Amino acid sequence: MSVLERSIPEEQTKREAGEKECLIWDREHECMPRPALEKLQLERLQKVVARCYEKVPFYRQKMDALGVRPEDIKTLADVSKLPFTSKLDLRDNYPFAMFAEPMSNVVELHASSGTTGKPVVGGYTKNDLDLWSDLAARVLTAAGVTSDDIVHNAFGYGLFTGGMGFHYGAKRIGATIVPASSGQTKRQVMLWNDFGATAFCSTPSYACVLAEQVEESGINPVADLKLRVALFGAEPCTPQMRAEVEKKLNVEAFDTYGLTELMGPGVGLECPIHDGLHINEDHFLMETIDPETGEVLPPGSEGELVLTSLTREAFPLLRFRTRDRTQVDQAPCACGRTTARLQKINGRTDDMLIIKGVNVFPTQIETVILSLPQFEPQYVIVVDRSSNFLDDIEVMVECTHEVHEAGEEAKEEARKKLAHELHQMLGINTRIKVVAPKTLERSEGKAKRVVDLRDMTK
Ligand code: DLL
Repeated sequence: MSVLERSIPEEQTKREAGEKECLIWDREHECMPRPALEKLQLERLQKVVARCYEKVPFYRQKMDALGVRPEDIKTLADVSKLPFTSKLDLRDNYPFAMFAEPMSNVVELHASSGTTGKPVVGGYTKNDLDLWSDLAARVLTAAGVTSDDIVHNAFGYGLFTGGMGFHYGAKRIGATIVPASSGQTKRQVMLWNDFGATAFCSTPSYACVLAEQVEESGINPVADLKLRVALFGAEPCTPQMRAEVEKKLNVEAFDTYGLTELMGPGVGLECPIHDGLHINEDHFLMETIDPETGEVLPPGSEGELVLTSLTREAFPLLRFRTRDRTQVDQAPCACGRTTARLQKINGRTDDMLIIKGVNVFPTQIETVILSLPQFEPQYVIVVDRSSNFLDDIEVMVECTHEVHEAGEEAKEEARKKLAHELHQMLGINTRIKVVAPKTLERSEGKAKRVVDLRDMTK
C-alpha cells in the first residue's frame, strides 16, 4: 500500500475527544474491535511460534525441553506455555544466532549498549523496516505530527534505534526531517530557530539540556520558536520533569516506548488524552508477570512487562522479559484507539536500588527534587557501601541560580527541606549535596542518574 493510500481522508482520521483532536495513522488496526484484534493476534502468534520453532535452534530446544509444540497454541492464553526469552539468552546467542532469517535477507542492524559487556543486536529485513516506519508513523501521528511539520530529530543516529526509528517514521508521513542527532546543543537550538522546527524528538533528559540552552541563548520560546510538539522516550520521565520541559519550551510532550530487542521506538505511543502508552497490540503481544516467580498476573496488576513480537521477520522474540515495571490498562481510550495502555513505565526492575533493605527507585527521588522550586532538574544519585557494610546514598543536586546567589544559608535551608521530603518519601536518611547550577555533567542521550560504587564482591 502506498503512503498516499495510507493517508486516510481527514474526516475519518480525526476524532473529537472532548476538546482534543486525535489523529490516527492506521485506524483499521489501531481502533480494531477487541475480538477482531484478538483473532488477528492469535493467527499471528501461531505463525510466529511455528517460524521460531522451525528456524531458531534456541527456541526449538527450549520448546522441546518444555514438551510444547507449535500446534499446542490454540488460544492467546496458551502463550504462557512458551518459554521466556531473557537478556542473558540474547547474550549467549550474540550476535546473530537468534535470527530467523539468513543474513542475506537482513538489511540493517542496530544495537543497544548492554549494561554488561556485549550489546543486544537487532536485525531487520526490508519488511521489518517497512513495519518500523509504519509503527513510528503511528507514534508521530498520535502526537499530531503531519506532513506539514518540520521534525527536528535529536535522538542519536547510529546503532541506537532512536534516531533511525523516528527518521523512518517522519519520512513515512512525509514530514520534513532535520536529522540532527544528539550533541552540539548550541547548534541544535540555532537550527530550531533558523529552520522553524515545529516538533522535536529527544530523550527527556536531553530536552532539559536543550531547554537550558534556549534560556542561555536569550531565545524566547513563545516569540522566537515554532515548536509545538516534543516526542520523548527511551528513559523514564516523571510527570514533574515533563511539565518542566513543556513549560520551558512551550510544547506539548508525548512519550514513546520501545526497546532494541523489540524493534526500537514504535512499540508504544501516547495519544493526546495523555493517559498511558498505547501498545501496538496487532504487532506485540503483552503479558505482565511476577518478576520473582514468572507467574502471569491478572490484567491491571503491576509487574514486569513481557512482550512477544508477532510479525517481525529477522528477529522474532517469544515472551521477552523486558525488566520494565508497569501496569496494563485495557479500558477503552477517548482517542478512539482500542489498544491497551501501559500506565507509565515505573523504571526497570534492575534499576531498583536496595538501600538499607529499602527499595528505592531513582524516579521517586526525581519526583521529590522537582516538587521543590529551590532545585534544577539535574541530579546524580551516588550509592556506596561503607566499611560496616551499610549502604549509603548521596544525592547531588543543582540548586537554582537564585538560591545560589542568595548564599550558604539559603542553600542549607534547601538542603534540609530536600532531606526531610526524601525521608518522608523513602523512609531512610539520604545525604544531600547541593551544588551550583550547571556543574553536573549533562546527558545527550539517556541520562545516567545513578552511580553505584558498591563493590558487590565484598
Ligand atoms: O530506548 C528505544 C527507544 C528509542 C524508545 C527512542 C523510545 C524512543 P533501548 O536502548 O534498547 O531502546 O532501551 C530500552 O529503555 O526497556 C526501558 O527500560 C527504557 N525505555 C524506553 N522507552 C521508555 C519510556 C530504546 N517511554 C529500554 N519510558 C526499555 C520509560 C523507557 N522507559
